[in-house]
Amino acid sequence: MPINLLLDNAELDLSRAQILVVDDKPVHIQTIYNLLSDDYEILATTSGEDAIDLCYDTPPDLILLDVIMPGLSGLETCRILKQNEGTRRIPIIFLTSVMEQEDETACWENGGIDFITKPVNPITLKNRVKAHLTLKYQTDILANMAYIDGLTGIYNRRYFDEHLIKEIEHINRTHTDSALLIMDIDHFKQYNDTYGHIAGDKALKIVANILKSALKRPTDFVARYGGEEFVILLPETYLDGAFYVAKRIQENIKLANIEHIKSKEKVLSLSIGISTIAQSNKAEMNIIKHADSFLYQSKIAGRNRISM
Ligand code: GH3
Ligand code: MG
Ligand code: MG
Ligand code: MG
Repeated sequence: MPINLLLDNAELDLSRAQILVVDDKPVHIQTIYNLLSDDYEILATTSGEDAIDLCYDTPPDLILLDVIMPGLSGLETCRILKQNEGTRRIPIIFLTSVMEQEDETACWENGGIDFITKPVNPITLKNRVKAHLTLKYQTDILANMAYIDGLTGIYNRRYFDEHLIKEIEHINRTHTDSALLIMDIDHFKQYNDTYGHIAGDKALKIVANILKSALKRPTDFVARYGGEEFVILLPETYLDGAFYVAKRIQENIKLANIEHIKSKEKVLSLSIGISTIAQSNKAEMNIIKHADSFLYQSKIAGRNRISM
């Protein structure tokens, strides 16, 4: 499993890091395997073409790449990986027996993060690998933090906005549709006024968790859009499916039974508006506005309800 999936665990644990070794000579792969396999998961292949396929499929955390290979050379392989959005952040260390200055320059210019000369010095290899994996891990943490809401731990508005643009492109390509739910907690100002801000924060965390657990597909996601507003994107889902999710959310919020004496229901509730991307002419601003107008209908109709 790539390290970037282990971010919930704050401890620096590199033992599940995956390293891809690419070298046309199996004996060289064996040498590296012997040196690193106690500490990391090692994948290997003898061709640049296979390395690219492997990386598109499951990007490793680091690549050790031979420069001279028949077929795609190491430099060409590196250049292709650096041009692709899904693979360009994988650090690549070149393995080379060529020592000419211009060869070294080519390694840097093609996007390598480091290079190690062959025959490899075990201490150099182990420490360079460790240093680059640590850096990758820290970079992943920072990149992910920019997309996480600090209070609730779910995605933030920035993540949602960027993802929405990608989703519109996907819909245009595939001629499918995706649903958007916008949710706003009812009478939340009064909740804070009655129970205090700390209790308000706690309620927001509980609601965020309920929303997250209401989603069943790996491509669905929830984000905190603003103060007490949340959005859910359900790719390749139509209104009926979205309504089903909205019902489940309202039931689970009710089951959570968060006391709110100032509201009609006496427990915390939320109002929901649903729209689909195709319905709103696929324009980014319209999509939010459209769902928001349904949310407004839920509010004026008495709150704790779903409109679409
Ligand atoms: P409505 O049913 O019409 O949505 O009423 P409301 O009171 O929920 O709406 P309003 O927009 O008037 O108030 C939203 C409140 O949400 C105001 C603010 O106190 C609270 N809020 C927003 N962000 C946070 C937060 O991070 N923590 C806490 N505790 N409260 C927040
Ligand atoms: Mg070679
Ligand atoms: Mg609001
Ligand atoms: Mg509200």
